[in-house]
Amino acid sequence: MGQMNEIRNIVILTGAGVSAESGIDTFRDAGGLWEQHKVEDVATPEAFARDPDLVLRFYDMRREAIQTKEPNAAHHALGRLEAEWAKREDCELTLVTQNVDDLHERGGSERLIHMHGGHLTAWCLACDNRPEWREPLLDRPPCPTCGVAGKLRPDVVWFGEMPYQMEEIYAALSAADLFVSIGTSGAVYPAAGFVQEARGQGIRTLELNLEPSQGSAYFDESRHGPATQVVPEWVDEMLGGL
Ligand code: BJW
Repeated sequence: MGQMNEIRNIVILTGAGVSAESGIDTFRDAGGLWEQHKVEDVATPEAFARDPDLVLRFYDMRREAIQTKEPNAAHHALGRLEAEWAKREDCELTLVTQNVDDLHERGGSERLIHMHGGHLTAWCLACDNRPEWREPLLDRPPCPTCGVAGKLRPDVVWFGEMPYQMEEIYAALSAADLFVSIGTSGAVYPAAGFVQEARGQGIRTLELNLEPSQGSAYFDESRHGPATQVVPEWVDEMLGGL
């Protein structure tokens, strides 16, 4: 990536590909999550209203699984980049993830937006609080905040719902000098549109993915390979071989 001295503000978008080598299934690759469940059966508010047990079981299974997984070299490299970048004058890095696991946090990232929510909080439809949550929801436990039972749902963003912190994301994008997309298929909006938003503002764009994503043609540069390889290499480059 040339002209690195001119880069001060970085926005990074990550998707399921960054956690794949930690053993967490992606959504749309062969053997991924949607192969076992139709999207409309598990990831819409309508599905939850129609068959809450199916949806709660799907998320209980995934919530339990992520707690046995560990961050990989890509998560750690992004945590390291954020820490080093923060030491530079007038430099900021914002990590926006579509992932609902907590591997970025455990890899050291702090300035982090979970635009599709997270497995480790629940959303109480009675009191609108989002308590920390690690247990199953299938048995309809009471909300630890208001005490009402049967009103907790997974705190994730389903199709047709508004992703979280969109204002902060667009504000960070408009201040960015570099937009980097890592491990996402570019199939789901509004995240899939960030690259065009960035390009429209004259921001440099870089894709790091196992293979060309649906939006690959919009990026100034694409590097293909497993995240645990291409992300640490790029981070080393950004930090000047540190
Ligand atoms: C590796 C790797 C390795 C593998 N190393 N790489 C028609 C046109 C346009 C839009 C719409 C439309 N009809 C409806 C819409 C809107 C809709 C949408 O986008 N639908 C599409 C299907 C077209 N979007 C919405 O409804 C969103 N809300 C919305 O738009 O509100 C209005 C609004 C408008 C404007 C501004 C703001 C708001 C909500 C979307 C919610 C998505 N929710 C999910 C589920 C979350 C909970 C859960 O986890 O179950 O989010 S769906 C699922 O997809 C999940 C993911 O975050 C998301 C993206 O998937 P991701 O991360 O890209 O994974 P994959 O599997 O697709 O790709 C993995 C990639 O990694 C691949 O490329 C691999 O090659 C790569 N890879 N191994 C590096 N080792």
